[in-house]
Amino acid sequence: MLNYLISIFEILNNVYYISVLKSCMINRINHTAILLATIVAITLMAGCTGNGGTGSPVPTPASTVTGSVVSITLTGQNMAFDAKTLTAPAGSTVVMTFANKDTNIPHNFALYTDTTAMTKIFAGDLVTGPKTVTYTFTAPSIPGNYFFRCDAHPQLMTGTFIVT
Ligand SMILES: [Cu+2]
Repeated sequence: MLNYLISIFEILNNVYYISVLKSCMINRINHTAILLATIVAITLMAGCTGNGGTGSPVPTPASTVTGSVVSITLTGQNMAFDAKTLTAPAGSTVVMTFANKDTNIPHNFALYTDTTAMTKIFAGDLVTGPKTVTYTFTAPSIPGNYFFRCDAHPQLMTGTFIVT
């Protein structure tokens, strides 16, 4: 009878012990899991921050168009330009082939902000025909309508330079 009680006591004791052990292990697993998750999260965050610092694209200013080269041909003949409008992207490099076909008459291409011709953006050297030259200049960075003319014949030879 005593043995029986002792054995029951032992069984109960074991059950209690196991349950305590189990809860202890579960707590330990939970703690370990939380710790691991935290370490992983911190590592990922550190990794993201590292990538963000070195690998993020640098924003480029919209006003600067680099590498864009535009070829334009303009002819002066019989005291007139062969084009009333010319077009170039904002900030592009304009390579203009300018042909003066009027013998012994000087012409050029000159670009201004507006028809008052008060503010000069670019002026090519005057060339006496017949002669063809190349003017290279940078188109305005702000889209809009600008004014061009021949400085030798500002009333006869004019046009609109459109920046897109
Ligand atoms: Cu002219």
